[in-house]
Amino acid sequence: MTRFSFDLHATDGTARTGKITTPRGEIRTPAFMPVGTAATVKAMLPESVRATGADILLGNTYHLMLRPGAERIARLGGLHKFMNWERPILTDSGGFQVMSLADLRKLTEEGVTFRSHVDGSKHHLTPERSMEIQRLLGSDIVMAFDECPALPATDDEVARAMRLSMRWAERSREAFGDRPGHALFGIMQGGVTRELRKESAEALKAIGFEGYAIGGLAVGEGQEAMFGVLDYAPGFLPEDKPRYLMGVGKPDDIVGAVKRGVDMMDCVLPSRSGRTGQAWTRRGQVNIKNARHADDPRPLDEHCTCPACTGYSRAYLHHVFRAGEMISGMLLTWHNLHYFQEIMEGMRQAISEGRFAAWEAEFHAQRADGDI
Ligand code: PRF
Ligand code: ZN
Repeated sequence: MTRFSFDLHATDGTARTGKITTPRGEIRTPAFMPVGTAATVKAMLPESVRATGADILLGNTYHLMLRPGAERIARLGGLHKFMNWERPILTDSGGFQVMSLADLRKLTEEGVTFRSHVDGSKHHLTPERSMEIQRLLGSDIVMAFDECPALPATDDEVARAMRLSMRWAERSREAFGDRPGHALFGIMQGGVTRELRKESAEALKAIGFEGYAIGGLAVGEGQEAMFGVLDYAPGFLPEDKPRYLMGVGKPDDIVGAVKRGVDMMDCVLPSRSGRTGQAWTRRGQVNIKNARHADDPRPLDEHCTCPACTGYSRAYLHHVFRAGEMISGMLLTWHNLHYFQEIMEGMRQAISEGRFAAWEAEFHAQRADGDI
């Protein structure tokens, strides 16, 4: 049986390219993971998500435990079968979503109690229950249970949350057990404080994980502060294990993260903004609801090979958005996911050929400020 493994193929400065191998398929890194929170990447069929170039999707413990329930998904054959995606799935552990979405949260050493944002029902999540839910789902890459404080927070608060997360990481490792072919990733916390990031990395390395996430960023600190942390944090982690930056980001965040040694990322941005009429292109953002697109026969991006750009004009995309037609979200989501995956492929090629700096300069040179 195929084991979970990571092979680094090339580095260029601190940027890396390689491959994660799992029994459900390979993940080319740096990898962008589309978000399939509720067992669907919204507005996309799984085969369409694959056609954009995705090797792996992200799913959410929090949403799936509330609806339709982890035990139900397990009875129905697991998340892959349930949503018709047979390739790898990474699941987030739930704590971060509880803090941002649930009502009446109560945090203790044991875990977190909260009320569902769906129906108000009461639930409890602990490291042990999170590991059980992610096992029931059949997740290939399981995330440790952590607490991510919103920034700005005091150093004491960031340190408390980080140390609690490290005790939970140890409990997650213990509860995960021995599951060949499946991986458990630890999550570094520590805000924007170098000493806390270092302490967190040392704690995680002592426990030992198949991969290491950098959590607690993109939570309101701004790009400069985030890059400041990414200038040192990846270097605290083992070189021979994948590094995953959680919940990032915009195209320029992704490029800056890969430059600093990140291997994996996820973000709702391409899918969510596709449904609100926002397209991301090599030249910048396009707001398709803007009236100036109403008579424009050009595609979103004349160089793009996605179905939205090869088959439709800006005028059509503007019309279907204004008319509230479902194809609007479908086409813009497809385009955005295609563009994000094209960025990843461009970076993988550039890193393997030792020309990442030139690729990055070209990436920035093509972009205009504001809407295009
Ligand atoms: N922890 C977990 N999930 C996350 C984060 C985190 O810190 C973030 C922070 N950007 C996004 N998703 N478990
Ligand atoms: Zn396109």
